[in-house]
Amino acid sequence: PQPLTSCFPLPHDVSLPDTVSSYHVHTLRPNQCCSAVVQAIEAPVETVWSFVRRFDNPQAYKHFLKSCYVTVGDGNVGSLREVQVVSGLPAGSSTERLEILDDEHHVLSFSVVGGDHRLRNYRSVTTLHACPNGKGTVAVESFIVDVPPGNTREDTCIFVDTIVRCNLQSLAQMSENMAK
Ligand code: A9S
Repeated sequence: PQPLTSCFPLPHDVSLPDTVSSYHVHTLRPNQCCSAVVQAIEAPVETVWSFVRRFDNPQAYKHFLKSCYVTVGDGNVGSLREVQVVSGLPAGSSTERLEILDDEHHVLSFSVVGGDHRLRNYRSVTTLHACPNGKGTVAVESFIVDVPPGNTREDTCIFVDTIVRCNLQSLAQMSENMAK
């Protein structure tokens, strides 16, 4: 039996409905770690979702990626994409599979199934939540990944948290510009 670990409670004391939290509960194997990043965005949820849902165009807001080609499927669950990474990172490309695309509940999940980088068995889930005033959105992105040989759990989490935080900050900026 595998030990069960969840990423909750989320950082910053964010409290979310159970239906939301359940997307961010992961089952961890002993060599894995997980974490989550929360980002407030001053734009309507549909505006933010219009960026997040584009499995074929992650480089629109993920600045560590320079290109993306969908190699299998048409952007539905099971589609595969090949992303090329900008220079200067310890990676070249990544092969990723779309796991969840839920336009109604604003949930996207993908997993890493190959590539030349060190993030084996990476999987993330991004959920968007409309603020009660209708003008704002809270984005939550959690991930699970193998701790690479020779690295610590802490360093792995810090590395990935940093990338995810950058991505969500960029997502916020683009969405807010569009909402203006
Ligand atoms: O793309 C994402 O949503 C999140 C992450 C953590 C992506 C990481 C990455 O693409 C690099 C930025 C290239 C870093 C992969 C798969 C491996 C890395 O080492």
